[in-house]
Amino acid sequence: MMELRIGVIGTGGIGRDHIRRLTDVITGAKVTAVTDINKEIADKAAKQYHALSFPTGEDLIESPEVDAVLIASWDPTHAGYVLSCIQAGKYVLCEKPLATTARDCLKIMDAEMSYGKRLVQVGFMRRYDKDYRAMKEVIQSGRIGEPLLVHACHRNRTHITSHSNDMTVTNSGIHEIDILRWLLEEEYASAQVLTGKQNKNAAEGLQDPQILLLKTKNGVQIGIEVNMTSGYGYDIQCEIVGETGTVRLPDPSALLIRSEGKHTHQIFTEWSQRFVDAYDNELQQWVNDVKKATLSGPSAWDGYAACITADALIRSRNSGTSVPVTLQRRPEFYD
Ligand code: NAD
Ligand code: ISE
Repeated sequence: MMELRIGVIGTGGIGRDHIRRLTDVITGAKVTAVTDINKEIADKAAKQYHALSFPTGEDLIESPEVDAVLIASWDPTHAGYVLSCIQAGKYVLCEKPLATTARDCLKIMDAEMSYGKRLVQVGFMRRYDKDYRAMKEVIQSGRIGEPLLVHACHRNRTHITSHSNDMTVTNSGIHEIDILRWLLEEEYASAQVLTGKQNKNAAEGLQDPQILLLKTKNGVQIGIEVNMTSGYGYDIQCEIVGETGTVRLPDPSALLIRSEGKHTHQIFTEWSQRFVDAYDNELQQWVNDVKKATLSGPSAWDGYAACITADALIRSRNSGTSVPVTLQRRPEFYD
């Protein structure tokens, strides 16, 4: 296969950015088809990138002009499109989350296992960030001893008007759930959400910030601040405390400026600025893998493990108590 022909579902913020990336940055792929429930923006993207514009996601998935599919539509639409891709026997990179409930993730795993081969990858792109990768190497080297505690922080400057309490977990916190599970290489045992004084700049009724508490099966205690209304910028922090040392995610490199009696450096304001290299690496690796017919990125099992944890966190916020995270037995298919 010379160039992998990709169809993109959802031509909003990240969909358009991925189309640009696949066209200008990634080698070995081209975007041949797009679709969006907003026909106007789909047609605009199709015109700009010389792609076909399809009336529905299902039409795009079935098209002979499409070898593989990238899903970048709203979270609740993911599961249905992933199932259609499996039915059509096409590789699919689904933006996170894989689904909004663990039940839908199970349906996806069942369909993929019945198909008999991995077709699904989830867009947990932080696993492709060089600094998180370096943190993992430090943990695995034993230099900080066994991990004991994690302090993490996911601050968005502001939130979209449709943001809900659950989305703080399923849309934003889900990145932390996945990356910490990947860094520590263990599953979670329990989950709890704490809420407190509300930021008056958040939408009415939005519990913001929320503190997500997770405990792994080996007892590592994790505290994650998910803040949708930091007001100052997009700020991702992560520190792992081990028995003999700590390792911390660095801030992105930025010029230090001394001027007008101040010493400053810039902080990003939007998520789209923070992990650019990780998105590039993720998509290049996915294209290479699909061409070799062997996926190596985050699987439907990883999507399921994240969703079941998110479900537990939401139950905890509703009940006010810590709740167990109970995963099904991991099928050998996902080893
Ligand atoms: P967005 O609202 O800017 O774009 C989503 C687009 O999907 C919209 O244009 C909307 O019209 C379209 N859409 C909705 N339902 C559809 C359907 N049934 N079929 C086709 N198109 C449909 O949102 P966004 O910020 O681009 O986010 C899109 C997805 O990407 C979300 O699932 C989000 O969680 C994920 N995302 C991931 C990252 C990351 O860091 N990995 C960052 C941002 C967004
Ligand atoms: C968005 O959908 C993303 O995935 C960003 O990475 C995340 O930081 C942001 O909070 C989400 O809304």
